[in-house]
Amino acid sequence: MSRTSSFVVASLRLPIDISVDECGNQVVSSSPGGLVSALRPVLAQRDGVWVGWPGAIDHELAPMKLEGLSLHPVALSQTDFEQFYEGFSNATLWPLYHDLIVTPEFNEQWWETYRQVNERFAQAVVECAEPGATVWVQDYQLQLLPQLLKQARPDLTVGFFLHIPFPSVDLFQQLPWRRELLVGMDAADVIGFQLSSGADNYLQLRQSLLEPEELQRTPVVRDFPISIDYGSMAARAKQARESGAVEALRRRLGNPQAVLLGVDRLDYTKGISQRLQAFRQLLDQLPNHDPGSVVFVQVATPSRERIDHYRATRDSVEQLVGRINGECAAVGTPVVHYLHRSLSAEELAALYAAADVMVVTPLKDGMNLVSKEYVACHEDGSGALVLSEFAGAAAQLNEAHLCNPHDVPSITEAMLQALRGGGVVRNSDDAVSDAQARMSLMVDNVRMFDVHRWAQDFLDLLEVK
Ligand code: ADQ
Repeated sequence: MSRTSSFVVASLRLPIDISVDECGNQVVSSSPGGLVSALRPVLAQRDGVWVGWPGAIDHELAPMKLEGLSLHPVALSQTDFEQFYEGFSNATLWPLYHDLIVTPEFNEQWWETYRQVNERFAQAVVECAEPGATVWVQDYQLQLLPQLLKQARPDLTVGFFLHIPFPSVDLFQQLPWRRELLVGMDAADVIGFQLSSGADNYLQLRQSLLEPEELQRTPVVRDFPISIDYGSMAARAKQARESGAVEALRRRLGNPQAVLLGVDRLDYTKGISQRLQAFRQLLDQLPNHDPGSVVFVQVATPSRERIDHYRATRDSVEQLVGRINGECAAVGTPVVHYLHRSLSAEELAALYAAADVMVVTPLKDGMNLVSKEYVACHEDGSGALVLSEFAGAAAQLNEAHLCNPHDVPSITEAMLQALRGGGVVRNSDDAVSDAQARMSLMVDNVRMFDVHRWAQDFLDLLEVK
C-alpha cells in the first residue's frame, strides 16, 4: 500500500541497497550518504515519502518503511537501465552538461525511454502526493518531472534541484530535444543550481528558447550550493584519530613524510589521470627524497562500468599507476597505492584525517563533496587542499591551492605549495601558519554552510511559493 503525504522527494535512486543473505533471502538495507542525511530530518519533520529506484534491475518492491523513512519504489527494466540510465542520462546529458569532456551521443530511442521513465516517476509521485503537497525533484535524470507533475496535478508545488553543472546556452542548444527538456524543468516553482553561473545560463536559455507567453511565468531560479553533514563527518574523523586508526593507516603506508590523497567515483570528469601525471612530475621536483617518503593514495569507486568511456578511463588510470610505481617505487614501498572499490564511512574518514594533502582535480564538477568532507576532517587546521578551479566547491573554498586541471604543471605547482605548508618542502614557520589559517577558514565555511542549511534554504523558498 503506498502512503500519501504532503511532502514528497523524487530522486533517481532510493537511499537503499538490496542484497541477498546466506539463506538466499533478499535484504534491504539503508545506504548512507549526504543527501539522505540532509533529507532524513526534513522528511521526518513532514512525515514525507521518498520516490525512487531501489537500484536493482527488473525488481518489483512494495512501498516500505525503513529506519523511519517511507520509501516508494519505482522499478526499472533492463531496457530502461540501458536506454534511460546508461544511455540518455549518462551518455547524453552527463557529458553535455560537463562541457563535452567526451562526445555526447544523441539517440532517439534513448530519448523516448527517458520520457517514458519520467512519466512513470510522475505517476508514482502523483500516487503519493496529498492535495496541495510539496514535491522536491532531484537531478538530471528527472528533468521532465516538473512539467509532467504540474500537468497531472496543478495543485502541487514543485521544486527542482540540479546536482551537476548547467551548461552554457550554445552547448545546451546542441540537444535535439532541447525545448522539451527546458520546458520540462521550467514548470517548477523553484529551480536550483549549484552555482550562480548555472542559474545565469538557465535564465539566458529561457530567453532564447521560450515563447513570449511562456516567459510570462517566472519560476524562482537561484544557486543553492550543496554541502555535507559536517557534524557527522567531523565526529568520524575525531573517532578515527582517537582510536588510533589514523596512526595505524600511516604506519601501513610506511610512515611516509607526506601522504597525498585522491577519492572519487571513477569518472572521466574527475581528472584522475591528470592528477597522477602531476604526482609523477612532483616526484621529479622534490629534492633528494627517498622512494616511498611521499606517497599518493588513490581510491576510486567503480562507476558506470559498462559505458565505454568509463572503461577507457579505468584503463588509463591503472596504466598510469603501474607506470609510476614501475619508475619510482622500490621493492616493498610503492609510491602510488590504488584501491578500486568503495570504502565504509569510517575507513574514508580515517583516510581523510591521515592525508596531508587532498588532491581534487575534476575537469568539471557541479560541486564536489569530497573536498568538503576532507575539510571537515581537519578541524584542527592540519592538512591542505589542492582544488580544481572547475569544481563548484572552488567558489566557496577559495583558500584552497587552486589549479587548472587541464594544465598538469599547474596541478604539480599546487601540490608543491601544499607540501610547503606541511613543511615537507623547504620548511618555514610562515608557510606552516599560513596553511593552518587557510584550512581553518575553510573549516568555518563548511561548518556554517552544511547540507542541513542547503535543504532548509531551498525548502524555505519553495514553501512560500
Ligand atoms: P559525484 O559526482 O558522485 O556527485 P561528489 O560530490 O564528490 O561527486 O560525491 C561523491 C561521494 O561519494 C562523496 O560523498 C564521497 O565520499 C563518496 N565516495 C567517493 N569515492 C568513494 C569511495 N571509494 N568509497 C566510499 N565513498 C566514496 C554529484 C555531482 C557533484 C555534486 C554531488 C552532490 O557530480 O558535483 O557535488 O552530486 O550534489
